[in-house]
Amino acid sequence: MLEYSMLYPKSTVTRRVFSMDGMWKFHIDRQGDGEKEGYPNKIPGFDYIPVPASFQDFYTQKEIREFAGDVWYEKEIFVPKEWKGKNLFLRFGAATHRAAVYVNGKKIMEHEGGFLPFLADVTEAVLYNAVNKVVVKVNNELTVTNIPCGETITLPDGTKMNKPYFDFFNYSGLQRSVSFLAVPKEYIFDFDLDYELAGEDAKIHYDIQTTGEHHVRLLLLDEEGKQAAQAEGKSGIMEVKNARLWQVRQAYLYRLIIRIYDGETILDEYVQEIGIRTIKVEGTSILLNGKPIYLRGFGKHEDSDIVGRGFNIGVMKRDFELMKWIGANSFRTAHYPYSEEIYQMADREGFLVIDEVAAVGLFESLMNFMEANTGKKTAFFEKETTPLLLKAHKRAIEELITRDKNHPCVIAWSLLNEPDTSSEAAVPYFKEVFELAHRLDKQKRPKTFALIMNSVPGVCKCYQFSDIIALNRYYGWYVKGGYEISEAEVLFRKEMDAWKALDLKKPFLFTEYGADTLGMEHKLPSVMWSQEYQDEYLKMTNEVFDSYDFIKGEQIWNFADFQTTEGILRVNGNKKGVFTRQRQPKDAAYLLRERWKKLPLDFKG
Ligand code: BDP
Repeated sequence: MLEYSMLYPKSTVTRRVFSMDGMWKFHIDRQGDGEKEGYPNKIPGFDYIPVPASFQDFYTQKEIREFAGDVWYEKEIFVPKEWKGKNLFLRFGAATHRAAVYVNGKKIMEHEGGFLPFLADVTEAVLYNAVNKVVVKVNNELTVTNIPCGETITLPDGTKMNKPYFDFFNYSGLQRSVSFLAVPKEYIFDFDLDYELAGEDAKIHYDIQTTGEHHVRLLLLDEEGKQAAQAEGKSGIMEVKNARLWQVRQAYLYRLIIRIYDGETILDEYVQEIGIRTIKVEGTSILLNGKPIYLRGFGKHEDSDIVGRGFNIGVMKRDFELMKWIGANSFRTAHYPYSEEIYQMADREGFLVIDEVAAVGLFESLMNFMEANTGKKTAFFEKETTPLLLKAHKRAIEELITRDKNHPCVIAWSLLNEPDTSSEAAVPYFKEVFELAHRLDKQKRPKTFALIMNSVPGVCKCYQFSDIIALNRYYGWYVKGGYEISEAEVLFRKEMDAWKALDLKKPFLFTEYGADTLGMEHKLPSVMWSQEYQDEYLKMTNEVFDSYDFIKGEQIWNFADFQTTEGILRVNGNKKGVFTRQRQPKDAAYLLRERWKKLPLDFKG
């Protein structure tokens, strides 16, 4: 169990939330000696930047955009005296990739992992009815002992530089909201829900964790605010008559109110919207509420102009509108857990989410997506440091599942993206990771990982761990692109025939396929990178998808163009977007829309 509560911050009759978003004082620690220089008490200078945001794209200097090391944030907060006697927490939606939190000069905690929330207990450190100083040191260096994996090199002139083993820009900083919470001494710490459907009715199996022994009561309200069910005690079953189910693109959300009582006094209250639904895999089918579903949608990124990977509420809204327009019903949170607000929106809009932990770059190469084809051996899981990586990875899985388990939109966990599965050493690693996720999830959702191009029958040692076989495939792009596309199709079918021959009795899903396309480029006849070629590529790929019954979904790479490290394969970023980075359609968007609007939800049953 985590040492702090992961519940999303909400004001209720007993809780108070104060947003710390806005302008923070900011300083880049070029010498890396901030502690020695007294930054925990006061950071130097008067530069201010917005939170939430990545710090990289505001500035005009390349050495800031590429900076690897420590950056410092500072903000003052007034703590009212009425909050005496409460637990006071600072909550960071994320700090990429590691952080140390100081209040009034005193170090409160450290956290590693750049895409999940953490809480600093500042109850003892604050001064009441006074201004308090919050200082946060954020470090963005990449290592092979933390996820996502990469390395930090030192250039001949002494400058440090991040070398990601993954294909997205190493945006960092305080990229999500920061809040200050006042929570009662005895409080609701966590809860787990699972659903069982019985005819018209539903049973909600629940477990509530609190920090004390007082009595717990639950109340379930429907969308009109009418009582739909109630229950007493920390664990049990709540019966919902004539339950309205959470369905794909037709969400129904109940409001669950959890309260701790001392007699008739409410000690703590937490409120969350929940959706009643079941999810499971049976044979080659993915079943939502017992009925087969076919996934259509995207691998995405949190990525936009100016704020980088910072949570951008406007971009989130636009993305959902585009996904509805194009007829998508799902997305994967490639390659890290997204901001919590995105899951809340998916809950409301009825989108299916494959929730991915930031285990990407577990393949020792700067361009693993290219080198996977060359047969190069990397033996990633045989490093001396592998146990440390495994520890960080498991911790991130625990944080992810604890944070996201009660979202109806989350239908599967993706535990790794494109790891090196070619050596036996990967097997015990996978075993631990998959067993942990299974144990932590009361709903026992399907678990998966995205297989890199060379993870094929005969080579991949780990696909058996997956409940859904998720393939990232680039036949017609990295393999035999352009005029060789007919050969790409042959090779693609050959691989799919090999999977078919294994008769795994599991659903397959394409978690990636796509072709880089410049938004302005037209060419008749087509060449690679033109809009015409992206369409040709999709026509070929779709035909292959439709030839195999066990393929139960397609999530194209990528929803939108996104920023990467600069290099000869990337033109100011990855251009596989169906939409541009500014969220306007490429030609392929119309082709996909045509297809997806027609595909029934239970396509291929
Ligand atoms: C896959 C990766 C993804 C890359 C993509 C690509 O999972 O992060 O962006 O290929 O090459 O290898 O576009």
